[in-house]
Amino acid sequence: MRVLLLSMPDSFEHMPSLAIRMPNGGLSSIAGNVDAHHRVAVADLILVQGRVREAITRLMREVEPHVVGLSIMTFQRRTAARIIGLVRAMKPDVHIVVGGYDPSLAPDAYEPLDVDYLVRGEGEVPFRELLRAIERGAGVEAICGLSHRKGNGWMHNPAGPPHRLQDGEVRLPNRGARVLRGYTLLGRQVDVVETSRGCTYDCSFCSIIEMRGRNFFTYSFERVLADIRDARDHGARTIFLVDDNIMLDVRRFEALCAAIIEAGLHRLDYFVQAMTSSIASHGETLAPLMKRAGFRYVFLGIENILESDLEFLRASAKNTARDQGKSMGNATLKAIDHLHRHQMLVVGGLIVGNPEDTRESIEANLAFARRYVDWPYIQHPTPYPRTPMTKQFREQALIENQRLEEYDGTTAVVRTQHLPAEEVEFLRWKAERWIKARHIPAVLRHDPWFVLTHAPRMLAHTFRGSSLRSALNLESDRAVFARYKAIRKAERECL
Ligand code: B12
Ligand code: SF4
Repeated sequence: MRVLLLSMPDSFEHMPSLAIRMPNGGLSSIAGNVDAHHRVAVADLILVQGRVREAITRLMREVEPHVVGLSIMTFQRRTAARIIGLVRAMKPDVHIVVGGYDPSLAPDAYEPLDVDYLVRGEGEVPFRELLRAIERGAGVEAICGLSHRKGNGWMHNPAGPPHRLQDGEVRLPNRGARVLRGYTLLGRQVDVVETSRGCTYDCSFCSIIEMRGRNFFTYSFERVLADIRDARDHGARTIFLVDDNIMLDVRRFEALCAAIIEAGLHRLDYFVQAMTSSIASHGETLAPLMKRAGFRYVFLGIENILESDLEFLRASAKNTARDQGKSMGNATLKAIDHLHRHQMLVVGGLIVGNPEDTRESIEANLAFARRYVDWPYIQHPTPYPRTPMTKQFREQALIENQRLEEYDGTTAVVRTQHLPAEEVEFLRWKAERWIKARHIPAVLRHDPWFVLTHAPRMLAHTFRGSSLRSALNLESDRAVFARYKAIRKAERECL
């Protein structure tokens, strides 16, 4: 059978098209795990953001798929619905399958759409089994994690357990299936690699626990190294490790760094998401090893610098430094210090706009970002389906905005007890542009050609909405913010 897998084109503020375009790891993995005789094409529509309709029309004609699969996050639901309509209109008898975080956590939202199947949770095994069933005209009732139509309603098969990953059943991703070009992280081709899945924490804003429960399973190093080599052989110069929480087992992560060095794969750049507590407690030995292994950017889930906010976010434990099991206070500064001493760059993940937040508490976090982080990745709490945080925001009646296409993390959709959502967003937006601009020299040192050729466009993106009048202080920041919001609104209409 011929299969077309699509990831959605919508992106958020922290992903300027010039600088960051990453492949969807889930789809490449699914493509690597179907039976060998199927022909699969993977199209990351983020690469054709300005011409989505044309790209889908062309792909539908070229691939002539029997099955189309869509990978969807919550803020992409509206676009997904439009794409489903387009695909169905072009090929009425095609089988349409949806998967990823949004269909898994809000399956009911897909029942009214013109979709045939929905995969909840991990997709490799159910999708392989679904193709087998469609090919043979067999029933799908035994496929774990699959939802499907039955009569006038929907039937949700029981969920299967999360895959343990060690038995080799989940094969390597099929990067050769990708049909669009242009993946980049600051001018270097980027790819994503997983070394583990799952997390045992339960931060209130995160969807991972509802998605797969509290667990942590790992791939063998042999497989991880083979995956990195495959990414490199497909042209990648930067590898983003997309594990949910790679730092849960610090000893394993240290051993992984050593294995990367040993295998000679340390000449690639690495980008990883990390817990502050692990880096703070093990940084003395871990940070130099990470540096030698090629780690360049470390995304730190700082979340917030105030203890009361951390409690709301249920993120205190992962941000506490420990020495022989004893709590040594907030881990953030220590973690940043370890990373900076070994010339790694800190992407600071902060969440501002929590229920108790005042102007002062938000400003305190922004001041922290200004002072300590190299690249700000500041977001607002967003009530994604079924997270504990969503329940709390609903109970406190703080959700101001129900338009899911704006649930992209940098649009404030909830108010605090003290500030309206728009004011929260304004404060973040105003500070963040300057922190981002300050990072350009660090990029220049690493990738001079990229910066020299693209600096004006990078700055233009960062300061979107600005004008000559605003640069001359003849216009207020509020007016620039309003234009920025209008640009984002237009951008969301990618189809
Ligand atoms: C890595 C990552 C990123 C990377 C993106 C890398 C990339 N291009 O893939 C970065 C940092 C850039 C990023 C950005 C964002 N992310 Co993100 N990200 C993740 C993370 C950590 C891992 C995702 C991953 O690659 N997993 C590995 C792959 C193999 O698994 P998977 O994607 O889940 O796919 C499996 C299944 O879902 C399923 N599946 C997926 N698609 C399909 C399709 C079909 C047809 C089928 C059958 C099955 C299927 O099968 C796959 C294989 O088992 C998750 C989870 C977490 N712990 O935080 C968040 C997460 C996915 N991100 C999320 C969000 C919201 C975002 C942002 C909007 C910003 C934000 N607020 O954080 C942006 C949007 C990006 C954009 N398009 O502009 C949310 C989604 C929540 C939701 N309900 O929609 C998550 C869950 C985090 C959270 N807040 O809980 N993200
Ligand atoms: S530690 Fe990270 S992956 Fe784990 S629940 Fe918290 S935010 Fe999610």
